[in-house]
Amino acid sequence: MSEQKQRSVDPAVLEMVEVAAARSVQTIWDRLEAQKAQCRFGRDGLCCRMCFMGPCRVTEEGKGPQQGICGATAETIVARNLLRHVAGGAAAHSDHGREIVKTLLLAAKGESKAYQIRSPGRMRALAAEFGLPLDGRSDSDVAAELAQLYLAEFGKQDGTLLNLSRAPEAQRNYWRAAGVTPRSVDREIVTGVHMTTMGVDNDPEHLLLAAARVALADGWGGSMIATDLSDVLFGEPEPLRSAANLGVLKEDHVNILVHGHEPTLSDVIAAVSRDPDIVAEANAAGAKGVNLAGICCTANEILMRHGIPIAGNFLQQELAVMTGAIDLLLVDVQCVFPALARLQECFHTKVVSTSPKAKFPGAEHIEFHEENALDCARRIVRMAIESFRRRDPAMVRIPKVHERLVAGFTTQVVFRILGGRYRPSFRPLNDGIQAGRLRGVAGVVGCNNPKFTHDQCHLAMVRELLRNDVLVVQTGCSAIACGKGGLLAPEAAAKYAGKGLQEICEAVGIPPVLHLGACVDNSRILTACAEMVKEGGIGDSFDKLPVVGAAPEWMSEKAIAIGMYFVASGISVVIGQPLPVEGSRVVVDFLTRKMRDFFGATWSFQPDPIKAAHLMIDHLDRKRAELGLPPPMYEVPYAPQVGDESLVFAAAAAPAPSAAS
Ligand code: SF4
Ligand code: MSK
Repeated sequence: MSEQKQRSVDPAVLEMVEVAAARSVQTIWDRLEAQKAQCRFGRDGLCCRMCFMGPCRVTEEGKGPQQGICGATAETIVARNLLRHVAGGAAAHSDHGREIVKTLLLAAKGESKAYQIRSPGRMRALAAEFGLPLDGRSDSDVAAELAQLYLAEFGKQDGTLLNLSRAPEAQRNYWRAAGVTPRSVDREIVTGVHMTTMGVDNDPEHLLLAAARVALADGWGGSMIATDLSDVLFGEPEPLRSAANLGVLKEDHVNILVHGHEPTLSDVIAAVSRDPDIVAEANAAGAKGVNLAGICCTANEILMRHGIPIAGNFLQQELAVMTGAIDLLLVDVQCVFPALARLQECFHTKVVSTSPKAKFPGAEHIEFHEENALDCARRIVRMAIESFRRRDPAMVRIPKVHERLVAGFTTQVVFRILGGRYRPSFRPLNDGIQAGRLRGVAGVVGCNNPKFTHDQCHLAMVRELLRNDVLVVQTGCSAIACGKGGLLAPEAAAKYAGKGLQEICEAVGIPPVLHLGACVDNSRILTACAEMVKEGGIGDSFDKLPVVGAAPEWMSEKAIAIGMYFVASGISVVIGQPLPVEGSRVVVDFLTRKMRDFFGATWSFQPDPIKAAHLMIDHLDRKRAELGLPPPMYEVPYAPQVGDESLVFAAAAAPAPSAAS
């Protein structure tokens, strides 16, 4: 990657980066520059800080010490570090899941006015799945028992995770044989961290299999629980229209930006901001109303359930504040820059932290507890109205850039849409794949990372997949990137998809890229794969399916956990920058080759999004051939050279999205 590379392919971002420079306000790209050159030992996983005889730095090549002070080798250190990263990512998703279970319990007991069971049908279906009696019982009674059952999934000492029963038998056999069947969420995370402490586990393969086990406890445990119970509590998403990019901010409204991951408070803020009394207060302050918008995964959660627009993805959080139009920025947990609170010195924006787990020096902390959700939400919205009074109109600069999108696809929605109202089923999807109209399915997910031109890899990769008749499903900041890039609109099929994918999209009325939600909702990809296997005809376990995953601009430990549970579930994954493992040939070999022997899938590292897309397409074609399926039905007319710059930069050259309405 060139030092002088463009910062983003998003015109709204490029405009705001100039504004930041003109106002002498630091951005993440400036701070990245200040960190150059980044530590090679850290990048390659070769720095050990597991005890305080160290820190130790080792190499495999004999250009420095080949052992830490205790005698740990590069392969032990690299594997241990990776296991810790997976445990960090799994802990974040799973703690989120735990909060949702506790909120369900509160709602079931009637102990908070803010929460109800909005999808009793889904709740009862889950209860039935796990064998709870339903006859003659009230929703709250069943929900309370279901919540207790899920709470036990975090801390139980014996047995295995309940959700594993959703996986095909062949998948469970892989896990059994590898000794990685997860027992409970917290147990795997704690045991994984224990194994990494000084003088415990030194066997790299054993450590990496433990990483797989911890990750499976995230994907099939914490994340899947978060997804299922968010649908129960906040309502099952349905396809709906909305918009994304900084142009969704409104100059004449009080703008509240929600950011982070947990939907519990923002869901209530969404309701309160429409309350007529609150709107009247906003009017009295000179605003036309209260405009709520989001960043990152909190945004994805309230987008897919309320149609609340998205202001941007991970790298846009501070740029949103720099528009001078954000009156209050509400943060919960994960992916929030510590730098945000310091922006209050330059802009009128009030930064409010809310989670008992996350305080930010300089931000006002209003601790949120589910029991007082309504009062807390009203107080925060009123603070935003007060802040609006202090807004300096001369500082307001909102890029006139946004794009329309459709979001809100879940496994259940896809089931219904594909099969029709009277015969909900994944059959048409499997038929499309079997006939070769669809080449396969790709999950393109994950973050932004300032080491890459913002959004470029997501857009280039997804367009290349669409052109090759690959249906794309998305979550997280990648979904936001593609929303801003116009790929989540139904018209995108005619513009970007190959002939076969176009036919499917037209017949069913879906965009070629399906927005499945937030980072925890990657678990929807697991349940969708389970349905594809159940439907039959394309393999009896995930590793046989023409399905593949990618995270082209990842940056978070959570992305490592997600990638690891995909691979351990049989779905091969291609990521942009390599995992921090290149300091050990043994570890790289295990992840990129040997994992196939255990799980039928591997990791690949490829920073060029077009090359990565072709790795994925080749993988899908290989799976098709192994299944004895015909080659793809339609020729792809133009095959760009791998790494073709004109295609990589297509987003920058494209006309700016339409102005905000
Ligand atoms: Fe160094 Fe070993 Fe301590 Fe790691 S555990 S810091 S390699 S002495
Ligand atoms: S928010 S984890 S930057 S996807 Fe889920 Fe985006 Fe990555 Fe955070």
